[in-house]
Amino acid sequence: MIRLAIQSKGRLNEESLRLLKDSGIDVDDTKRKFIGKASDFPLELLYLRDDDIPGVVADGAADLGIVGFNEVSETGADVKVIRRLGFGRCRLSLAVPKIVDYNGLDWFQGRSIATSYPSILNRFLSEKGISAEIREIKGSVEIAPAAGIADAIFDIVSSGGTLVSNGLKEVESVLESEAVLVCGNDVTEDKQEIINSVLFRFDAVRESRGKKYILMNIPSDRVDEAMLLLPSMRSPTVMPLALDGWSSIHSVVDDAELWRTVESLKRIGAEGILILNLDKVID
Ligand code: PRT
Ligand code: ZN
Repeated sequence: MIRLAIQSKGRLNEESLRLLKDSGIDVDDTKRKFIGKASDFPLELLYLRDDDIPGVVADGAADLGIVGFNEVSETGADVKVIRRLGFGRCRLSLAVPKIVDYNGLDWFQGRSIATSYPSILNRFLSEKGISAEIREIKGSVEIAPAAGIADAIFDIVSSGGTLVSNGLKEVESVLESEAVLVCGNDVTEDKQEIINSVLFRFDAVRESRGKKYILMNIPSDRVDEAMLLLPSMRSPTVMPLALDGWSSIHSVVDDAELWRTVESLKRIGAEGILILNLDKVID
């Protein structure tokens, strides 16, 4: 049995549960308590505040955690990042009132900066030789300049909408973040085996995301051209059809390339094109 800590509510909760579900690790989320047990996998879920997850994993009270890389970096907890999970993407940035004529980091010299991420900010400022006053506040950091609490802020930015609506502009991006899977530093062999199985499943789910399975019929003399348009995992599968002079091609295409590829395939005579969702991809 292993224990995985995820955010109890908030931005990472839903995606964390979806990843588990898609990995066949079903937890009855309707009866959510502090701890939930997966029905068909040796795993317990621990629902926590994101700030607490790195420390709990470092202490060994949980074996794995899903948390924003920003929290791992801020807490400095002794954990290993074993996978980037591709959701909860954001960045930690410095922002100043939009009327400021900003001309480089020196602007921050001697100024005050409000943030909930004092450690990351402190490391960044020391590295850059800037001496500024860090004012730690827990929430609503974006209102600090207008409220006269600080000259600038250091906060999470995703779309940038919050900054704009508070009359601020992003001037330096300091840390890129996304949800990551972390584990502790001494894991027993038994637990490692279960962790490997979690990783195997997570990888298969992630591999399938953003991809489609595509199949079509095509005149056999156009197969070589079609192969050039279809960069598959190894190579596309080509099978002769019962109808003389025609073949069937199966392949996997990235969502980003899908429509361009389909249009090019139609131009070279592809017919009966089917596009299917991919569930899992196991290399
Ligand atoms: O209760 P708990 O402590 O668990 O939750 P929390 O309130 O501390 O965190 P939560 O749920 O807000 O965020 C959890 C994690 O999601 C963060 O630690 C990040 O890793 C990640 N994440 C991704 C974000 C955002 N995107 C994000 N946009 N966390 C916060 N924001 C905030 C941002 O600070 C801004 O104020 O959302 C606001 C909107 O952002 P814009 O730029 O899109 O306007
Ligand atoms: Zn938090």
